[in-house]
Amino acid sequence: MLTIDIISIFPDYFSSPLKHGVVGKAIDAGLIRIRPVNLRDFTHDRHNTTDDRPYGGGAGMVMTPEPLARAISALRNEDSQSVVILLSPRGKTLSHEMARELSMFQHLILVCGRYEGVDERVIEKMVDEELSIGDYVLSGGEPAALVVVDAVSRLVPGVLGCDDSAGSDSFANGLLEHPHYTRPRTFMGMPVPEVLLSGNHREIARWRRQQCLRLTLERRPDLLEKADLNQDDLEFLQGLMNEDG
Ligand code: 9D3
Repeated sequence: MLTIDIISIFPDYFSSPLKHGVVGKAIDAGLIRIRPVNLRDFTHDRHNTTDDRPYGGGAGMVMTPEPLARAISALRNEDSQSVVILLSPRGKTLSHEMARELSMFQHLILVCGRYEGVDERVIEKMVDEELSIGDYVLSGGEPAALVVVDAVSRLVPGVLGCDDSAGSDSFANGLLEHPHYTRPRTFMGMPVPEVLLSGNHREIARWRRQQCLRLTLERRPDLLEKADLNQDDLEFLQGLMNEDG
């Protein structure tokens, strides 16, 4: 079973998101365990201090190392491998591949920073990996921790049903998803593509594959470099590029 501990000064931040959807079901089914941990429980002073002024001066505050070090030490598990991850704007950007790797550990400890940053010494001694979720500024690590929990949880065996398995996800095959349609057959004057009503499963699969390729070429051509493409795929893409090229 995968346990994810989340160290934060706002442990209540996580209560509602963890109740819903795939993650909520995985918790209820006992497939994963998520434990928000209050950093202030590991302070020893009257004011439960978790930050202090930066040595060398400057704006903002820095997260104090001692409570963080005590929290990590208390949570670290001797027998199962614990991976300590600091959510941080300077970390490696989270990818599906990284989420897959993280889903294979038994114990993740996610550390949410606040303020300008965390004292470098606790990172050096106790953090295994720094992770960012992208190039934009958040006000703390908490929303990023939720993103990691969500992306990792759904890759734990048994969390998704066979029908909706992680293997058929976009990014699993390296391409964007094809468009989806449901009833009604005509919406605002727009019919559903004829091929989807044909019942010809081979033709439908071919059309969907081509839509994946078309969308990926238009929106995320960078993904095509790493995607697993066959001869038909390459010819279809050639055709698209000759159309407007
Ligand atoms: C002014 C310099 N900033 C560094 C880029 C300071 C700073 C900004 C934001 C320090 C901490 C934060 C809080 N962000 C996170 O803790 C964070 C984050 C993010 O801001 N973007 C993307 N991924 C992440 S993971 C953690």
